[in-house]
Amino acid sequence: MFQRRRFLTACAVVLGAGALGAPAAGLAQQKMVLKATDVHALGYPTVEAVVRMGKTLEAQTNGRLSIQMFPAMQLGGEKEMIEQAQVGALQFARISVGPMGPIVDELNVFNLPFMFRDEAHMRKVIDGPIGVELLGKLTANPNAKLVGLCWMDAGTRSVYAKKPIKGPADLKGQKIRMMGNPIFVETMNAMGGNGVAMGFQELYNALQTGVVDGAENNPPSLLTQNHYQVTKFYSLTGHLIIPEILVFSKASWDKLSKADQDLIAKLSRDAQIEQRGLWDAMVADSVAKLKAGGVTFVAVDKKVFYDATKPIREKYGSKHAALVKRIEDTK
Ligand code: BDP
Repeated sequence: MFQRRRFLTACAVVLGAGALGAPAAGLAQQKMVLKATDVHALGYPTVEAVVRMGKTLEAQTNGRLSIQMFPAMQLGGEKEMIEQAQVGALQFARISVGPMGPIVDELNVFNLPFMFRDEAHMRKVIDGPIGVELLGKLTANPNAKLVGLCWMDAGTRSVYAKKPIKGPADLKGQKIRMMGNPIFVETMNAMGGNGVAMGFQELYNALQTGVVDGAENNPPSLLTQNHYQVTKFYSLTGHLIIPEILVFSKASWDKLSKADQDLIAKLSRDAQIEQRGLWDAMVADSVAKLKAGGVTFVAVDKKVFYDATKPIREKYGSKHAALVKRIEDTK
């Protein structure tokens, strides 16, 4: 690995802040190492899909373009990842749609509690015209400074804590970590708890020291982040089904040739499908490992949480009523 890095540094242009002074044409034949990052570790479906895409990219360009993955929050949490992509310090960032909502308001429709009936519904939407449209909205948004490449699966988010959460009364007084977006804090408050916005990178310590009492996520994250060692009850609230998104730095994108842009766009669409297979396998494996690791899965009547979060859907969804309706009508 060390040898390979040295080789790359010696004869490749590593796209990064200020690294690209020359116009695109001058670089057309030069090697470029595109930096990618993800909060998850190597082997996690989102990371693996991008790593595999890098191998295909390298093969299809005879080694001219490649991807160097910085996994496991090496470059910070998602907020930091977005900022680095915006300035071109890295190229690919795989992030949750959660923290993208404050940047591109339309994306918040995916962040509404109980927006999707189930994961199959969410997949239909991201695979269809709405998915294409929202990636386009992100790319066209001048404040975002990002290109939307594809979506990925992140399953369903449910609450985990040191005790079962069957209804709002069980959440009373519980500090529950949420992703950085006011919608989520308000959602948790509406569900009966105290939502606390916090970066993913701080969460393990916060759970261990009791700064928060619990959090919410999908089974693979609960497992791989080792949160289940602290919080042994996974209550199936299913309040959020939020896809992931793979974005590219607009500053770096504009320096690529059209042919390279098209290739990366195509391989990203392939990655969306590739990740899905990896994801389904990972969920099944994670649930089994969590159960074996002593986690109790608690059945929940979701209706009470659905009703409790109606004001959040109205507050954040009404300005995108037509889009919300189209999502609901997607069968
Ligand atoms: C995971 C997502 C990751 C988020 C994390 C979170 O894959 O992108 O950073 O949740 O809760 O499911 O912050």
